[in-house]
Amino acid sequence: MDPGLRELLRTTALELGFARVGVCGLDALHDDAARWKSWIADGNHGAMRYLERHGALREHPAQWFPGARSALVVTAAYGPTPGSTVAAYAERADYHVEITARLERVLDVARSRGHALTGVVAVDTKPVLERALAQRAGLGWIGKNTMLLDEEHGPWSMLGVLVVDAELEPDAPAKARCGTCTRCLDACPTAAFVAPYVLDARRCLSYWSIEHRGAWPEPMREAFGGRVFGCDDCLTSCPFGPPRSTSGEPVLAVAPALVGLSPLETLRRCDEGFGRHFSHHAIARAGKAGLIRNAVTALGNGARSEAALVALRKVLDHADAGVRAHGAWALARIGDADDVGRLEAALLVESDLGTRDDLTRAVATARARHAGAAR
Ligand code: B12
Ligand code: SF4
Ligand code: SF4
Repeated sequence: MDPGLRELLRTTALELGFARVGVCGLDALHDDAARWKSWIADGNHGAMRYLERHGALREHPAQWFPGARSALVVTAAYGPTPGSTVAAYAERADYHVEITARLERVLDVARSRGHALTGVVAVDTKPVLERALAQRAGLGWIGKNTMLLDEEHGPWSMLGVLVVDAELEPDAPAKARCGTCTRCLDACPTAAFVAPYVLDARRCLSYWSIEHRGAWPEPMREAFGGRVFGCDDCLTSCPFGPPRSTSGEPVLAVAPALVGLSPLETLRRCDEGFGRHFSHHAIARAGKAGLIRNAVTALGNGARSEAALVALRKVLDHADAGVRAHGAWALARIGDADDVGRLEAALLVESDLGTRDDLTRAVATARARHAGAAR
């Protein structure tokens, strides 16, 4: 054990803007791995096949590299912004980049003070059960919405893990405080929680709008409302957090250009240059076609306007089948009488089988909507 090193890592991480810092050992995560296994076995991960792999590493974080002994786990606090259409975590500097850079800096500082330390950083993209390690490191508890939360920040924090080859004194795990509360479960617009602590990603708007490529089931499109990326309803409903203010320089600075991003503006920026506008933010995870599909869906859930109709007509021959499918769905919902003909013409030339089904339903919807007007 090296109390000097532990304190150095902790204070450096706090100085770099992390809200909470905890330490845990790397004993096997048997219970969490068992939950992960049954979650996967039940198919809750949808098409996120990468989550099926590396079960041994998830269960045994000590196998990360020879000599791995402890983990420094951090939270970067953030909060919602009013009138948002983009999930709050993605309206900011990219958390992968910001958290990774700071954890690497922590490692550098320790080395520069004479500690021969080896470390590996994991932020989101590695096979690590981050919430389980954060809970073990005393940063908070896992809530019924599956989020790691604490009394001060609620579920409004992003996580990062630095696995090191030094034996460090662990923190005590935090006490769970959800009690009888079920607000997050009740607030979910798509009833995605099959039970407390169990999320079926196949019913989650975050999953469809961020991770999924292609078209969605129709009930998910309707439930998406005016959102553009992700969903925060199981966070905003939580009585804990958000923090009133985060002291010091926040790790995840707000990107003003993404606050209140409208669906039409999203489409305009995708046209102008997806990479230029979005590549430095987590919103890029949806990909260009995914973001266009999301924006088009929001237009279909919104008020009819000339600009919206022009945009929707334009995507009927988009290169991506998912965009065409959502575009047709949206146009059938808010389009004019003469859009019936446009949808029929699109159906005639559609070659993708799934999208043909979408177009067939869209033509039927549009005809039914305008049947009265035609008589
Ligand atoms: C895949 C993934 C998703 C998927 C699936 C989410 C899920 N709940 O599994 C989708 C796309 C839906 C998603 C959505 C979101 N995600 Co996400 N996601 C991940 C990722 C990459 C892997 C998660 C995973 O392994 N899931 C499999 C399940 C089995 O594991 P788990 O979620 O950790 O669940 C644990 C608990 O539920 C627990 N558990 C189960 N039953 C019980 C019972 C009891 C009593 C207890 C105590 C615990 C418990 O066991 C599991 C194993 O420990 C992590 C990063 C990482 N590597 O961990 C980020 C991560 C979980 N996501 C994050 C965020 C911010 C989000 C969103 C808020 C984004 C948004 N606004 O749109 C939403 C929130 C939705 C939600 N309520 O989870 C953050 C969460 C931070 C936090 N404070 O918890 C993470 C940690 C990324 C990061 N580095 O910060 N995400
Ligand atoms: S992110 Fe939204 S859709 Fe997904 S579980 Fe939470 S409230 Fe439900
Ligand atoms: S809303 Fe209630 S049940 Fe859900 S995480 Fe917050 S405290 Fe727990």
